[in-house]
Amino acid sequence: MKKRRISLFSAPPVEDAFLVAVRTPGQSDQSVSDCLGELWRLVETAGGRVVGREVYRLDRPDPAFFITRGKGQDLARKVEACRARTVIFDDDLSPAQARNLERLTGVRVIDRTQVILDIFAIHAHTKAGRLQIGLARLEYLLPRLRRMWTHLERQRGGIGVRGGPGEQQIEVDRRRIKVRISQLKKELRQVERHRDQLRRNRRRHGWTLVCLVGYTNAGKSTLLNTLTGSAVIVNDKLFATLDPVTRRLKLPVNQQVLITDTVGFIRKLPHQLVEAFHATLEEVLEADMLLLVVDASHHEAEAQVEAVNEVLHELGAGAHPVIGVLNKVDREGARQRARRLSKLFERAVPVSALTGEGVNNLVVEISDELRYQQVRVSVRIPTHRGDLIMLARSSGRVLAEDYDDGYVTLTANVPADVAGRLRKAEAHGGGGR
Ligand SMILES: Nc1nc2c(ncn2[C@@H]2O[C@H](COP(=O)(O)OP(=O)(O)OP(=O)(O)O)[C@@H](O)[C@H]2O)c(=O)[nH]1
Ligand SMILES: [Mg+2]
Repeated sequence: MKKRRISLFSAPPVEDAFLVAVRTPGQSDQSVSDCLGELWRLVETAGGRVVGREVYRLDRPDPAFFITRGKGQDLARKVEACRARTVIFDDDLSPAQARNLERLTGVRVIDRTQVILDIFAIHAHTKAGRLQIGLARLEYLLPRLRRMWTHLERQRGGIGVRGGPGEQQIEVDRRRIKVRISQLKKELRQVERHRDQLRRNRRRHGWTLVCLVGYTNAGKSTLLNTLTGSAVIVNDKLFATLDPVTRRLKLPVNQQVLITDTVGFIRKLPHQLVEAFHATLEEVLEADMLLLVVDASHHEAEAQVEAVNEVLHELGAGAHPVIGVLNKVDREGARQRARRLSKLFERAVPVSALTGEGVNNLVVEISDELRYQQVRVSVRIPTHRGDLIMLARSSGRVLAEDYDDGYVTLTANVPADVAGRLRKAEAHGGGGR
C-alpha cells in the first residue's frame, strides 16, 4: 500500500481570504468592525490577502454551521463571487462546523486561532520558540485530523469528498502526533528547567525582575530599547517578539533590576498558545513588577487593557504590582486618551518610547514602586561578609553602617529576598553563604 503522509508541522499558507465575523445581540457595530479590522491585520501578517468580508447577525451560534445553513449558503455565493480561496472566521469553530462549512463553500475554512498559530510559526526563531509553537499546533491539529485528510483528498481528486481516507490511517497519524506531543513536552520541560535556573541565579544575586507586558504592537520592544539602550527588533507587525529578552535597567538609586520583554497578548489568545508558551510566560509570573504597556493612540486601548488583564489573570499574575505605561503620546489624540486610561491604574505614566518623552518619569516611578516593595532590615554581621554588604548596597539602599569589633550593624532597605539572606547570615553568625 502506498504510504500517504500529512505534513504535521506546516499548514498551507493563508490564501485569498474572505473574513467572517458574527454580531450577537449585545455587541456594538464598532466592536465587531474592530475585531474584523484586527483579523485583517493578522491575515496580512501571516502573508495572506483579504478579498472580502461579511458580518452575520446571530442570536447564538449554530452547532452544525456556526452561522446556520442558510447564512452558510449565502456565504458560499459571496465566496464564489470574489474568488476567495480561504474563509476565515473571527471566532473559534469546532472541527465539525469547519468541515460542514467547507462542504458548503468548497474552500478551506479556518478560524482566527489558526491564523495566530501560523504567525507564531513564521516568527519563531529560537529552539524554545519553535518547540512551543510546534506543541501548540499539534494540540490544535489533533481533533481536526479528519479535516486534514479531506483536504488532501480534494487536492488529489479535484472533486468533492466522498468516503475519505480510512479510519486506520487517521488512527496511525493520531498516534504519531501524540508521540510527538509528548516528546515536545519533554524537551520543553528542559527549557523550563534551564530558565528556572537562570531566574534562581538572578534572584540569588539580588536582581529584581521587571517584565514588560501588553497588547501586541503596543511598543514593548521599543520601550525596552529606549530604557536600556539595546537593539531588540521592533516592527510594525503583530507578534514581532516571541522569545523573552532580558536586559539590565539602571535606576537612580542603584537597585539591580533586570527587565524582560516578551510575547504580546491579543484578544481571544488561543489557549493552546497560553499552555504551550508556559516556559516563556513563566517570566511574567516570576516578575516582581509588571510594566503594562498600552498604545494610547489606539481607539481600542481600553479593550486592549482588558484583554491583557484577562490573560494575566489566566496566567495567575493578576495580583502583581503594575505600572501602566501609556505609550505613543507623540501621536495625535493619544495624550487625551492617556489621561482617561490612567484611571485604570494605580500608577500610570504617559510616555513616548519612540521620542523618549516621559521615559525618565517612568524610571522614577519604577524606582519608587520597587523601593516601596523593599523591606527595612537591621542586622549585625561579621565584616568579612563583604559580599553581603555589597549586595545590600547594590540591591537597595544602605541607611547606616556601624563598624564595631569585627562586626557591622547594617540598616538598609532591600528587596525581601536579600533581607532574608541578611537575616540568615546574622542568625548563623555570618558563616554560611
Ligand atoms: N509613534 C510612536 N510609535 C511607536 C512608539 N512606540 C512604538 N511605536 C511603534 O509601534 C510599532 C510596534 O512597536 P514594537 O516595539 O515592536 O511593539 P511590541 O509591543 O514589542 O510588539 P510585539 O512584539 O509585536 O508584540 C513599531 O512600528 C514602533 O515603531 C511611540 O512611542 N510612538
Ligand atoms: Mg516586541
